[in-house]
Amino acid sequence: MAKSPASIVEAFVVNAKRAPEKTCLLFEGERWTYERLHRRAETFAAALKSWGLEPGERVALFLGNSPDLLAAYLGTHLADGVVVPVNTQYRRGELGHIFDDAGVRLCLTDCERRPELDRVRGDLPELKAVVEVGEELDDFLKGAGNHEPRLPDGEDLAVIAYTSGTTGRSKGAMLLHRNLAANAEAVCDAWRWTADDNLLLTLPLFHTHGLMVGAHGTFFSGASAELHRKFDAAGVYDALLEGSATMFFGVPTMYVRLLREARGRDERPRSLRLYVSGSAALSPQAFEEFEEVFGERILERYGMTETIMNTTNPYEGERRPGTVGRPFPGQEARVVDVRSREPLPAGEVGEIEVRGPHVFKGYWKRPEATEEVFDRDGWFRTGDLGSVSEDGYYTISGRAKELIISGGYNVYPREIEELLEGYSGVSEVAVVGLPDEEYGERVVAAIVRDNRDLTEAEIIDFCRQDLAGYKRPREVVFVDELPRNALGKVQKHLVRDQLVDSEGE
Ligand code: MCA
Ligand code: AMP
Repeated sequence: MAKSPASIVEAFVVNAKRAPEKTCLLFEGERWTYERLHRRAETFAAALKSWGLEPGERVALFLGNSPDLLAAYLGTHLADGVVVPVNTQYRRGELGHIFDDAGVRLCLTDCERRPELDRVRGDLPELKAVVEVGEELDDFLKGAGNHEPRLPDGEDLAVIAYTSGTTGRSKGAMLLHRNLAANAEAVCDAWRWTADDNLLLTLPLFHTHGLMVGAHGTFFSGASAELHRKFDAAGVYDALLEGSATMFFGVPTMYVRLLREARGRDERPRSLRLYVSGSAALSPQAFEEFEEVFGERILERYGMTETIMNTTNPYEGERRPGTVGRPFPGQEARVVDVRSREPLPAGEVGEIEVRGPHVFKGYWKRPEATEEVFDRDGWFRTGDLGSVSEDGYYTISGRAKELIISGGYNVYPREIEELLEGYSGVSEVAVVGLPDEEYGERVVAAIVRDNRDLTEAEIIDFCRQDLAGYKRPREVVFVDELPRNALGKVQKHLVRDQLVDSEGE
């Protein structure tokens, strides 16, 4: 058997040499063959080297979905650089923190995002260049000298992916090339992903789901992807009717919207080889309704930024709604008692832990935080609560970490609470997630104010300045006090219950 590639870019280059004329990406009617994307990636790598990027230095990608983003991603790896993907919804505060923490040297952006980056640029002395796609990128590429691209070593750092934490600012998860390659291999194996596949890819490329499952799997298997700038239910429905996709990956909100779209349409899409859902819990109702309307059983899987993909329902065999299946090939999972850290028998709820070649190296510049998430013998603590059935299917039933997932995006309440605590007129604040039909959960802030004139609109507007849109509270409820326990800690579950009750009234 051939040796497994040590990196995604190595798998990509092998496939590009094997089938240069094959379509790699279809984007807005334009075809990008493997050879074309390879050439663009090599030019980007040479331009980075000529510009002066040193091995291990960080390049941020802060732009919308496009072939240029993927060429820069592969090119940074060919230049021994480390990629920092950045959520395109991030505002000044979030950008400042990530760019500063990662010590980003060069950023590729687009005209839509640049103004937000310009708001913090003056505070980022390490950021030496910002290149905008279009003319600026063309000029940058013209500067490419003669540099031999080098395939990275599996042990080299490939990506720093920022993920929020329960306390403090977001942390950079360090993923090595071998983590990414091992994960892609496991996913391709489990889902029977081959060069004959064509993925309809509308997920954002700055997060694990779109980049490390969608794009990596495509490059690894030598397949094609029809890349969209963003998800839009009508456009995806049309593509499913007319296109040649064999697979679609989405977050549950996308499936809820596709079901809504189907209600207004007479025609049903032809059958695909595979629909996958992840990043948040897919409700059994959505699973069943999708099967009724589209005639397909969605395959649900479970992942995390730190570990990419952890468990999956089977490709062949029973896809059990409400569960996230079993560990991917070559990986392990278990459920442990939260206090004793001892493994629990089937059916009992504890913290899910995972172990294997997909697990990240640790948090960038945060050895204590890294130490906290690793249990004995290399088991990674996911912070998710769940159980495993007698026949090995995992169910996620809650979270040991405080986290709201809205439309597949993670929101850590502490970040919003800290921002609001600093706002004049706010005396106390608790941010919680309430159930939401479309987004799964929505962000709501309960506030005790010491200024009666403070309004909901003012608070929401304030958040708009510094936070990505999906983190901004959808509602603000003013309360007289927050429920606290004997130690004075706010009891979030009681806040949530009160808000749910008052909604029902
Ligand atoms: C956008 N908005 C949202 C969300 N997305 N609000 C709450 N929750 C959201 N998820 C807000 C915007 O800020 C904006 O507000 C307004 O909605 C419209 O923006 P638009 O861009 O049109 O958004 P949309 O079409 O509503 O977006 C919904 C979406 C998107 C397509 C479902 O949220 C999305 O692409 N989600 C996928 C996230 C993802 O890839 N997660 C994977 C993470 P305003 O106008 O007021 O500013 S990786 C992960 O979790 C692990 C590893 C895993 O297992 O995969
Ligand atoms: P992130 O930090 O963005 O990587 O998000 C990872 C978190 O998303 C996990 O720890 C889970 O809480 C959640 N998640 C991912 N996939 C699923 C799923 N299929 N069902 C429920 N939660 C999920």
